[in-house]
Amino acid sequence: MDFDPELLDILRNARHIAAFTGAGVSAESGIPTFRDAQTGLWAKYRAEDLATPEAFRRDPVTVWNWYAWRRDLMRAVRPNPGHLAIAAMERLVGRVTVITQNVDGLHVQAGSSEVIELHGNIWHNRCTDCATSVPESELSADTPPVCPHCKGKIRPGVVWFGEALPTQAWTRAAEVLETADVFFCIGTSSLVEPAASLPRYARSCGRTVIQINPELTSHDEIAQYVLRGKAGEVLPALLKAAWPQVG
Ligand code: BJW
Ligand code: ZN
Repeated sequence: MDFDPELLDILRNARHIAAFTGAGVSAESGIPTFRDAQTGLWAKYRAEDLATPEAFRRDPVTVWNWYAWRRDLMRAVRPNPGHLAIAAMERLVGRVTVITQNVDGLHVQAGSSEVIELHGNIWHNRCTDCATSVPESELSADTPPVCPHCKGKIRPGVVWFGEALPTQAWTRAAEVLETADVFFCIGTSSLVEPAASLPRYARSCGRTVIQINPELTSHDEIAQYVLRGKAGEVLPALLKAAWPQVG
């Protein structure tokens, strides 16, 4: 893989890198992305029809079972070379902040130390009525589980359509954009707001924006560098090209 020598210089000189990631980064671990066809039993559902508070109110059993199915899938997967390359960049650059839309926890598993989860975490649970957090090991056997305090329905700790992003995560992401030298945009269709606005904001703050995706997205026109390919292939090759003396 050939890279622009200017891009390699920019990476070598960077002191703080932001990596904004989406479902494409976890695709090579075996987690289906949202807007590719889902497989098996769930092929007839779209994320937009299940990941909403209205869907949970209308049909909590189906929504909970969808998340239970995804948790089973995610339990079995491991970080891939894309996650690992992002984590490895910390040792080369000094500071890498991951701003992820993913709820699977794979960036933390890969060893990234600074991870902002914009859309929550699928392993967290909280009561829809009293907001108490309940560890997975203490969930009741009901579908969906019920709150040990108020008997309300337990939901996954993720951000559904129509819900605000966690304030602290959003504020931290905005702060990172003010200080990072480089902003990677990796494996996201850039369709879901407000997260999809971050690359444009990063560019307007004067950051170098680098897009990695096998497909064209609306962020191609914002990015100064577009690297067409899979995250798990492009990122390790990019690291090797920028820091040939390492690994
Ligand atoms: C690879 C690859 C490989 C493949 N390597 N790449 C206009 C403006 C503002 C808001 C809106 C608006 N219009 C509508 C809205 C509202 C809505 C929205 O954006 N809807 C759009 C569908 C139009 N947004 C919201 O509702 C948000 N909240 C909000 O706006 O609140 C307002 C508010 C304020 C104050 C009070 C109250 C309310 C919330 C959005 C929450 C999104 N949640 C989900 C589900 C999370 C839980 C779960 O997992 O179930 O988050 S939806 C789903 O989409 C998930 C993802 O994080 C998110 C983004 O998807 P992503 O990561 O981009 O995945 P894909 O599948 O779309 O793309 C994969 C990409 O990877 C593709 O490009 C592939 O090519 C690529 N790829 N293999 C690299 N190997
Ligand atoms: Zn409760």
